[in-house]
Amino acid sequence: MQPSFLIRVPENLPPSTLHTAQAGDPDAGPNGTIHYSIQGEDIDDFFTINMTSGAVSTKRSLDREQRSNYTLIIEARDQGPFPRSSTAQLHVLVLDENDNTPTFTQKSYRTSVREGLPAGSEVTQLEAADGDEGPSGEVTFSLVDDTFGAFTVNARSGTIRTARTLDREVRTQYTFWAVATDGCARGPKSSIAKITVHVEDINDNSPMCAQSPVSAAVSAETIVNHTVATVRALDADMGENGTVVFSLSEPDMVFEVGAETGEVWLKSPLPSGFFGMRLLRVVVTDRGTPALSSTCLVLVHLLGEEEGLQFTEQVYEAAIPENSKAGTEPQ
Ligand SMILES: [Ca+2]
Ligand SMILES: [Ca+2]
Ligand SMILES: [Ca+2]
Ligand SMILES: [Ca+2]
Repeated sequence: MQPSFLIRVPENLPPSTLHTAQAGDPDAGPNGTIHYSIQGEDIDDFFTINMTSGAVSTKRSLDREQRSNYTLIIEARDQGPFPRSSTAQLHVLVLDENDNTPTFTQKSYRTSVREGLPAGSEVTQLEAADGDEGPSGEVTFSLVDDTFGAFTVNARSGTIRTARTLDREVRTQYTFWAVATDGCARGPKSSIAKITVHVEDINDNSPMCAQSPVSAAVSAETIVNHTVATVRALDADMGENGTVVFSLSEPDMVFEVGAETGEVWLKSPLPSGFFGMRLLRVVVTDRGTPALSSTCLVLVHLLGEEEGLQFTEQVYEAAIPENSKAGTEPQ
């Protein structure tokens, strides 16, 4: 027998004859009758030989990704009373087919990225494996579905980056699909994975006055603690970044503002002689770090006594006995 053969077999081939061993023995009768057999490491599941014809066949299709080569020892032995034998090696090389689809290491990717970062900031890293050989196992990445121009992927490395600065106040979440494709020239295979990017808030919005100025009116009859106006402000940010507190830009003798409510109320009676207008500056500050603020104006019309009408005394004193009936004149 020829001592060594190399044969190439495509993977996934249905069971078939690969090779026929041929040994010659010029003897007559049993002394010249040859029986063939094969040996080799872990080959029994895959290969068989016809004892008389020497035909080597596969029992099942081969998988290159499981094992890419086999060495079969073929023995030819005559059937004489003192048998003589010889062996040959059959090397089986399994040829690759593009029978593996690139597989993402994660079915879906969920990640978050801060708003306001410059374009090109890293978002996540895709990974996919393909067991095939050469280009059939080389994976490239792309994005499908509308990413709203917000993301790009490096085809080779699989790194997803922002394509522009993201604004959470415009969009809080993006969902799109990534594709992994192998490089087989004919019949490339692909798979997809869902990408969800959550946009994290930063404190990039100042509180905005709903109305400025807010008009209010106060007269001498306005009682203490009465709310004369309410300042409202909006902050588009989230959580603490969008939570506002109110304060007066400088302490006031007469007015106070509720830190949480924005209600402007009278904290002490309007002194006589207050006329015209008062402009209050209410500072609205969010709880972000660092905090942002705006100033909302409250224009208070002070409806004191009519101009020209003056009290004759600075202080009037009067005494009324307790338990007096209503309508009793002071004494
Ligand atoms: Ca492949
Ligand atoms: Ca393959
Ligand atoms: Ca804010
Ligand atoms: Ca924000």
